[in-house]
Amino acid sequence: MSTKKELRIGLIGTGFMGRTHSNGYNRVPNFFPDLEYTPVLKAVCSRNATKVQAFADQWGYESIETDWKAVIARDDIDAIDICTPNDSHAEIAIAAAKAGKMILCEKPLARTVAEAQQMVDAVNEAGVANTVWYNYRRIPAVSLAKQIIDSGKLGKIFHYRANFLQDWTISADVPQGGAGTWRMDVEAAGSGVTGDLLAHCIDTAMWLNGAIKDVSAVTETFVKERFHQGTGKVEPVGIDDACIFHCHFENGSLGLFESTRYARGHKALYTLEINGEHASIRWDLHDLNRLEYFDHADESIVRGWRSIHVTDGDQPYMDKWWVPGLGIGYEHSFIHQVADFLKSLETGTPCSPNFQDSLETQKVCEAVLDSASSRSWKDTGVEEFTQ
Ligand code: SOE
Repeated sequence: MSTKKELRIGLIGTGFMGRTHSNGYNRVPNFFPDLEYTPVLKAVCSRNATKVQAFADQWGYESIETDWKAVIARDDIDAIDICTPNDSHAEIAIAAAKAGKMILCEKPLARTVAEAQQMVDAVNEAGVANTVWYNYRRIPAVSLAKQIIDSGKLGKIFHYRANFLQDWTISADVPQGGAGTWRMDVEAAGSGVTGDLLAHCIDTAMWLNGAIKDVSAVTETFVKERFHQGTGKVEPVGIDDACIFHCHFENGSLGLFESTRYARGHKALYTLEINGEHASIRWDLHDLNRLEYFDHADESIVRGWRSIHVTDGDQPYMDKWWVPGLGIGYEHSFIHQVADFLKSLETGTPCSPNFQDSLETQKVCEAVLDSASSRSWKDTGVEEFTQ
């Protein structure tokens, strides 16, 4: 008989993210055995009963629902995990908070700052634990970058550079709307690459390098009309296919960000580089166990970029996995987020990024889109970002 406290999960949405989160819940007890809490997969919800039952069987959920309101109404569920398209995040989260449920919400928090603000107000009023799945922070090499920066090794930061490149929407035959392609539909997604991909880059950037003060952006929609799976007609495309922006950080450094779904050959290339007075860091999602580090203090004859294989037990999260030298993958970032959320329940401290932190990211995204449409610099309104 387990002496663990249970965190009873109700998962809403069974797409790609539903799978990454479910895998996280299932793997945590094996690899983080010291946590006080353990996840229990109580219910999963999606509109199609046959499909949701198959998902429940595959991932080990005890029961199914076909209406998200029924999940929120259940007394045997403590936490709602929102994995639906962005247009339903606010409605579900606000209802869940009112019902006193904890909330784990997929990124981006919402489509707009206005929606995100309402969600923040709802969780604050209810006093419920909350987090947003900006998972890349929890890749050990990225967490190590945070440790190195916070230790002061880089000195004054001058530059922050990030890219998130994909190529899956180049064909004009890719539809908008509906399962799988809702990210192409501005109503469902809120925006294109800005909310979907740059939001990741912005979250990591502000976590590593502090608040982004103002932005100047350009966006492009390369394919102007696409078949809409919801209306059955060819409709104008409202999302940004590509976005480039530069910015000032609060600490005086300059930022340069690029994201596109039209970079032929790149499937999910997230890279970041930070240049400081004494040292620089760079990281690449395609080689996620490595952190590259250049330290000007090294003796000149051996000075150069080091490639740190982040697999040692004294590096972030790695004491939980195999033995030094053996790498882990993308899915582990979600397992780490589940573990950190459970730990936060033990300690009573928020699991960052929480809704408030992700509202700040939303403000930057909105300023980026406003800047591009008005062809002018925009203040983000982000005062500080520490979590
Ligand atoms: C889009 O293709 C996507 O799946 C994003 O929605 C995820 O957040 C990103 O991590 C990978 O790409």
